[in-house]
Amino acid sequence: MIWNKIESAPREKIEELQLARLKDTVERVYTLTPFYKKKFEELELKPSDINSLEDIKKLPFTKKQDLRNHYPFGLFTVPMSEVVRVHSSSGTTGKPTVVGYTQADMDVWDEVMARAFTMAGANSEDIVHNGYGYGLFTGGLGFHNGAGKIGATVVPASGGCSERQLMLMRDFGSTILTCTPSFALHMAELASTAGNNYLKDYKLKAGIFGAEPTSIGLKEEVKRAWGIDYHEVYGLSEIIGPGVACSCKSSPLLHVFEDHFFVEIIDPKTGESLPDGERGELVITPLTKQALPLLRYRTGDITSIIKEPCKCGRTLLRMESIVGRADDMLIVNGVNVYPSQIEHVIANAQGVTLNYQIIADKKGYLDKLEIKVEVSDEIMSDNISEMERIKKDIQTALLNNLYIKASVKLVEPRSIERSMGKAIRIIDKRV
Ligand code: DLL
Repeated sequence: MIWNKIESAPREKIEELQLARLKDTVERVYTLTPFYKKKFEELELKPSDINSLEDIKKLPFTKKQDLRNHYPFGLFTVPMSEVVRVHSSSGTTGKPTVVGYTQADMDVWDEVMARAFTMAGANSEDIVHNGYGYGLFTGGLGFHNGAGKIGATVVPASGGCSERQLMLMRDFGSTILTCTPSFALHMAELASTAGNNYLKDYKLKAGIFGAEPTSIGLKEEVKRAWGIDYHEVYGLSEIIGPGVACSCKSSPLLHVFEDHFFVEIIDPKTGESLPDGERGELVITPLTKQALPLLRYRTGDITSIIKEPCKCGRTLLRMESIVGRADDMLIVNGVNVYPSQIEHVIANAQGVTLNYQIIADKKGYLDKLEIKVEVSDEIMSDNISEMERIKKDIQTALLNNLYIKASVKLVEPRSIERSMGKAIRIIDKRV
């Protein structure tokens, strides 16, 4: 089922709508935000110069730092009396980035999340177990309201208390699970230790996962461990929260809700546009935002887009899963590597689980990479030769596939601290 007919409209119609909305957004930021007015003046640009979707390339980029520089509400284009909600991103350093929503923005958010739930086959008959964190993080409330919009029953479980969450999922007969992929795997691990045939106790049929880069291997593991369909949602608080794009039942690629979000792919170094199919940094211009409209927001996320029609009937363009972030790409002795590529190697290794941590450090002038990986329950840690073989296999695969020399340290099952939200995979002691 498709929630809104715009999702399968002819592309010309979608593009016509995008252009009208882009012009409105440009006019809005130019007249209401001194920050953008100044940028336009510097570029000798006027809103009337934007007459086609191609013209978007003339517009200035916006970066996370611009939001921080105007902390907390400096880029809002409505008075606070019209702002009905604020959220903030899980910024790791310095001030967080604060985002605001008018009622119209909230309505758009609910709409795109309703589309995502519908893509996963959910409807008013479903019980949605929502394990995304509630609070300033957009995951919890974004999924909560979207599930409400399709009339499903929402269990606002939030993060943490995994044992209790499992009990509720079992007792309530929840059919849809929404949480980060790493938390889904953590819960499956707990459920399976409780009983061999644990899957029969749960009624889950699909999950909608996102918020962190995830390898194909980890997705497959979540699917297998829970016996469910895996749907992926992408989004970021600066743009709206979850609900920028979601995967349908026909392919793992994510349909972008283009009538609300215009996407481009650029070379992260030069800022030049890249053709469809090529990987680069995703840049998003929200087309209908009222409280916090932004132009060409640089997400830092690396992906590619394609416009070929999808078997599901939707005409919305699709993006591949995020490969990594332009800024969390690790450079190890000159070799660029994304954590998800390392995860992929671990997923293909024997005798280990997908619970791992990457620790980058310096030894003299050289970079040193250590990868801690939990062995699976069946592996006996006193079987030295088996442990040595597993370790060597992973090290060799990392070298052969990714050209990185890393020392692999095998650790006991469940010894790496579990995160209740986004997994902490990388500890970079070099910075
Ligand atoms: O993570 C919004 C969200 C909540 C998305 C729940 C999906 C599900 P932020 O905290 O602002 O918002 O973090 C945004 O998370 O720029 C990506 O780097 C990463 N991210 C989000 N979804 C995915 C995904 C939420 N499906 C940042 N795959 C983004 C990979 C993702 N990374």
